[in-house]
Amino acid sequence: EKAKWPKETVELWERLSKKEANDVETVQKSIVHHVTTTLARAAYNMDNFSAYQAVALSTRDRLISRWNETQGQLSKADPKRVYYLSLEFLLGRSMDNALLNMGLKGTYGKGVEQLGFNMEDVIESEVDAALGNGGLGRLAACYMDSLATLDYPAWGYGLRYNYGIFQQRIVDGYQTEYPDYWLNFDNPWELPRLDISIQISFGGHVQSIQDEYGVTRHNWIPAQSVQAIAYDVPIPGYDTENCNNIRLWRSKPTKTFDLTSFNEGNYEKSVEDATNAEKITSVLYPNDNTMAGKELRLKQQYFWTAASLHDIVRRFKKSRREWSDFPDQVAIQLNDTHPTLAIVELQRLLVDEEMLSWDDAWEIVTKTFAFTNHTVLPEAMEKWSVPMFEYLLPRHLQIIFDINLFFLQKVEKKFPNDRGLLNRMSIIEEAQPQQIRMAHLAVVGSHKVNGVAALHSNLIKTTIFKDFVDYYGEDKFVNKTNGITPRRWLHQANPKLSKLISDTLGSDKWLKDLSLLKKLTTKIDNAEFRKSWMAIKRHNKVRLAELIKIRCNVEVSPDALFDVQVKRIHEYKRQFMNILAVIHRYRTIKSMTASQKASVQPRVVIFGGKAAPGYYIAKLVIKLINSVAAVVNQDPAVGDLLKVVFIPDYNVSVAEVIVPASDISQHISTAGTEASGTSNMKFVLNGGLIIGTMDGANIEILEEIGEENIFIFGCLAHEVEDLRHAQRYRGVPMDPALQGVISAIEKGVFEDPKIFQPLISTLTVGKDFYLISADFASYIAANQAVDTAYKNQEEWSKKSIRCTANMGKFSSDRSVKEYADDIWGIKSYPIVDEGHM
Ligand code: F55
Repeated sequence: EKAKWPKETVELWERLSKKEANDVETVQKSIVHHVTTTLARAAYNMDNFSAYQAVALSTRDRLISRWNETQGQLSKADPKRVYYLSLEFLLGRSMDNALLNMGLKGTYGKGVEQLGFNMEDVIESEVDAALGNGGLGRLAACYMDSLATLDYPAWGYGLRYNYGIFQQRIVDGYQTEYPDYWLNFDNPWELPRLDISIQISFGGHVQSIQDEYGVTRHNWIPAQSVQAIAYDVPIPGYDTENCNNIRLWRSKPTKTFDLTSFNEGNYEKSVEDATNAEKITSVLYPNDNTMAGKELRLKQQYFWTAASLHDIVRRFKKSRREWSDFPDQVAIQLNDTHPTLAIVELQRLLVDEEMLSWDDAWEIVTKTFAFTNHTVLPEAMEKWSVPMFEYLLPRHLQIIFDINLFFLQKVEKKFPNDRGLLNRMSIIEEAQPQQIRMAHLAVVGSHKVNGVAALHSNLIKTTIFKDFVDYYGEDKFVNKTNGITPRRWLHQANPKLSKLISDTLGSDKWLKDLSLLKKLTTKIDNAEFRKSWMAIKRHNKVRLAELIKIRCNVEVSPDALFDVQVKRIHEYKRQFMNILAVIHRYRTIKSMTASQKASVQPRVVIFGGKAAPGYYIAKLVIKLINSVAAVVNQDPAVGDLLKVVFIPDYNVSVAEVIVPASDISQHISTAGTEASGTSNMKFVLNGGLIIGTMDGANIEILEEIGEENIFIFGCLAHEVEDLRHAQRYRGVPMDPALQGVISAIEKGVFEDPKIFQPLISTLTVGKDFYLISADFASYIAANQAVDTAYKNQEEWSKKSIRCTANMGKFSSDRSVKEYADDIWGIKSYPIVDEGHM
């Protein structure tokens, strides 16, 4: 160790590990060094991609220094940490973000341009890290940015999938899926920790024996095991030296296990087992808000939670504290029910391996965990069949049954003689076969449960967790309204607007305290400021128009109103209602005289989003959008008054182009179905107005920006139940305008109507579950109000500025601070800059 070294050696190390300087020449030297050594290339055969690789490697060097320094200082100080367990981290690109957060974008930009490359092209050579489906995965990424920026000691834990969310291509109007093998070229944003390997076991049986005190001990004898290998992804904070970590696990076959089969002379089986081991972290499941129930998914969940907990416990044990101190050192946040097995695994480690009593162990467990719910949709609730679970995790099943038994005994004590209540609250659903309700397990094993927007947090208290509120009391159930990081979603995605804001406010402090945007209000009556504001929007629209030309081969005018709906395709999000309203608009224009047409507000309707590969109705919506686009876009009677595009393969980096370019965006879920939504926040932050229902965070956005700056329509969450009932039992007729639209589709205005019959059937009177007909008239009216408002560009620009100015609440910094104070009990720990690498 260092202490044993002679003075000269220590001094030599100190001198040689001085931090790199931040000047252009130093940066260029490092880039060229990586070109000529790491990449083994010469300057003359460089393309944008190899330039990207070299800049990435140079950026990575600086990230690693900060990572080392942060982790070293935190190891010594050993403050309480939060561990964010998420099966998804939808990070997108890393290079631009890392350079901006480290304050090095300007220097690297200059350096790269002088070396003969265009920085934007170099940045665009990076492939997205797309290890997530949508909002839930992107939320985890935003929270990691905020945790680092606020200097919180935090680690993310996830899986290192070989294949991220599939790539979407549109063939004949239909979605087709292609594998996203994102690791084709070396990934410079991860540090393989091949030395950190944890053995994870599956299957087998449980041996129960009496120990010398007569206590029954349970011993799990697994049938097979795999290795978990750690890959670390550094997450730099903005304007701080702190750099946090996301540890992603990769599955590998264990050597000993291979050998068993191999020595038994069964070569084929040993190779097959090895392949099965690697399969665990092969692919991200592409479902959002639906549950597939596949065995491999359960294996992923256990593999990941067991490896993460083992790592967390190992780190805790280094400090040689009492077990009862564990919750004072460790907070674990469960991002949805996907990591709920961590509760069971910790209980198993404490009882079976550390020999704690059940009650002592359970107290530690429940003080450690907290659970975030992201949905109330019944089809999204995770359930695992008991027989499948028992086959994979026999000891864990026993523990779940014990947790359930002790829990129901306490419920029975508090509310005696209520079989219905016990049935409803049980972790085990009495079906054929029995099912494990993961949401119930997560509630029982956590000290706090939160929803992700005010409405949603109230809804879960009165619906899915009502009985649990009655039992535990109100305090266990809290709200943590989602947020987004202004670093990626304004500073990085909209650099011109970011600069205008910093110039106007006299500093860039707003990027760490988003409430400072409020001061923009004083500029609303300044015509010149409004002009600059709108010029930036127009610039961003030109950029998006170029992307649309390239990806969709459609020319759109940046002077038209850009109307955007980009998000996962799902019935509850009602993209179907949007395209039906577009058809209505098309038919209206077609029926107009030339002079009537002259007063129509031209509109470009932009769609984007992926459908789960097995979600037939969602995929038909994509087909309908493309069929409508094909007809509308080539109709000379319409011209530039209406264009429709479906941008293929929507992902984080495409969102970074779309979000700053939107005039109006659509957040139109049936009230009570969208837990929060987060793109609504991204659009409004970038001065885009929104049209939406009284759902999720739309309601809180309205409260912040004022009802005159948002277009609200549709029924309210508390009306939904009655509306559905009325539809079903009183046969409320379909909205007449909607009826006209449906007739047009059925007449074959947009391709063979047979194709769309299953889609149209979802609107059959009495079956319109998402209330498209009930909301249709008010939706059309709201869209007309948008057209009218947009015609007055001066007033629109004022609304736009007011939107941005009032978005302070929706910074993920605010969300993360609330979690830290109210749930995790952690404090920020800024590291000291000691000037070395
Ligand atoms: C992914 C896998 C499963 Cl098994 C279930 C759900 C998902 C998923 O992607 N959910 C998701 O994205 N939920 C969204 O979370 C956002 C962040 O809280 C919310 O804003 C959004 O309303 C919600 O739908």
